[in-house]
Amino acid sequence: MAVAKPIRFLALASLCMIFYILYILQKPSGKGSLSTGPPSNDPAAKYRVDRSFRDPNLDPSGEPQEPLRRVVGNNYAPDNLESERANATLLSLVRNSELDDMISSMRDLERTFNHKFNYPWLFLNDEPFTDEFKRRISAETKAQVTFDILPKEHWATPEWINEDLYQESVHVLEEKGVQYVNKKSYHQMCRWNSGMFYKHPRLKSTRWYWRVEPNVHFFCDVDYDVFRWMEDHNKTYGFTINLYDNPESVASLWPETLKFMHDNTQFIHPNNAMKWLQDADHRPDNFKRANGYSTCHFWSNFEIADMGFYRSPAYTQYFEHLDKAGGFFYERWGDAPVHAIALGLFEDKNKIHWFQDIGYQHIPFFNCPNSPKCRGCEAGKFTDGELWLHQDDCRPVWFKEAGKG
Ligand SMILES: Nc1nc2c(ncn2[C@@H]2O[C@H](COP(=O)(O)OP(=O)(O)O)[C@@H](O)[C@H]2O)c(=O)[nH]1
Ligand SMILES: *[C@@H]1O[C@H](CO)[C@@H](O)[C@H](O)[C@H]1NC(C)=O
Ligand SMILES: *[C@@H]1O[C@H](CO)[C@@H](O)[C@H](O)[C@H]1NC(C)=O
Ligand SMILES: [Mg+2]
Repeated sequence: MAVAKPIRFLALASLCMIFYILYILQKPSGKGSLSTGPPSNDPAAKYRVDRSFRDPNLDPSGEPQEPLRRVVGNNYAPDNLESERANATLLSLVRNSELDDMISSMRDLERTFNHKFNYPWLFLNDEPFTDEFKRRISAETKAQVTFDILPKEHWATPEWINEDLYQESVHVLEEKGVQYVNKKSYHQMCRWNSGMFYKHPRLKSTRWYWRVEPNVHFFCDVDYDVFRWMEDHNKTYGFTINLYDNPESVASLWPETLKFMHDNTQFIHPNNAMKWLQDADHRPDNFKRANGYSTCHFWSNFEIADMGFYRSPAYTQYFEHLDKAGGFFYERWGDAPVHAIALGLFEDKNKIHWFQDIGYQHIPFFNCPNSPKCRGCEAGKFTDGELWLHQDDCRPVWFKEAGKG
């Protein structure tokens, strides 16, 4: 059908007019939630590693992508032998002296998640748990609870670690202000969390774990099975907080990693996160002092992950290499940077998931989404400590490299 030119022009002009009016009407007045930059009155802005970063936790968010498995009838009842629970456990390495703090963490996690899904708890310790510990912990859940001790050889300092060299290194690193470096047990704990925990006999027939530390907080109701979610979406590793480390604690970790990679290129995943590991732009001083590693890592006091990753030939051989190099004792390599480097090299970066919806705190950092499911946590709050701690937020770099999957 032919329409005269002037009429066509008029129609087009009025269409433009209508769209313009609609645009004016829906445009937010002032600094609404549709702005993409950081809020202009943000006192922490000058500390952030990326000034243009807008914290996704400020914007309303909900549950992750379907499919989501929920409680229906008794499908997650604690004593249901045919339950829909994944092959998974809640896992805590903890000392008897941390009983009250452990109960506090447990109450939060039971309230927000586990009273619905009833995943078993496993408590591990390098010493026997007291009867009081077992009694008071068991009273906090209707799920199965197991207490066990670590095999001696998993905790002991390896025989190739030289005590004099260890003492000397402690001295040097103390001068450089590395936290906990004079506590032998802290080194043992980091090594155990790096390369031993998934070898514990109680975990032999378990695939997934959720690591829970004493004195952490969970703020948001989680109404779907997080382990089944990982399984259904082919994820390997889930985190909440992404941080920079003290480079002095890992000065030779990257050089050792390069040696390992040189001889084991077959383990490098084609869709790796090497650019995130080697980012020199955002904290150049960390990158320099850690000899080529950004020091960015997933904060491992929270982890929901597949132990199959650690049990793989890549990780097994990588850990053995690091263990022999001695840096768990001569430096203070943390399990967080070790896990993060391994994931960044050997795993598909799309298999790493940010659990935005799990409101979480471990002093002094938070993950606080903007969601009606959360209580007692201010959306977008990253720390309740000094403002400069915002410089340790590494999420902008991770999101840029891997997205928010
Ligand atoms: N059983 C036991 N657990 C420990 C020991 N050292 C640390 N942990 C646990 O390891 C985790 C990390 O230790 P934590 O003191 O919280 O270190 P931070 O989070 O780095 O300050 C916590 O779950 C502690 O309970 C230890 O010597 N024995
Ligand atoms: C659970 O996972 C572990 C480790 O992958 C495996 O050995 C075990 O057979 C699994 N158990 C079940 C019931 O699927
Ligand atoms: C997960 O992997 C399986 C097998 O490779 C595939 O069939 C499925 O579509 C994947 N699911 C997602 C959500 O990527
Ligand atoms: Mg802790």
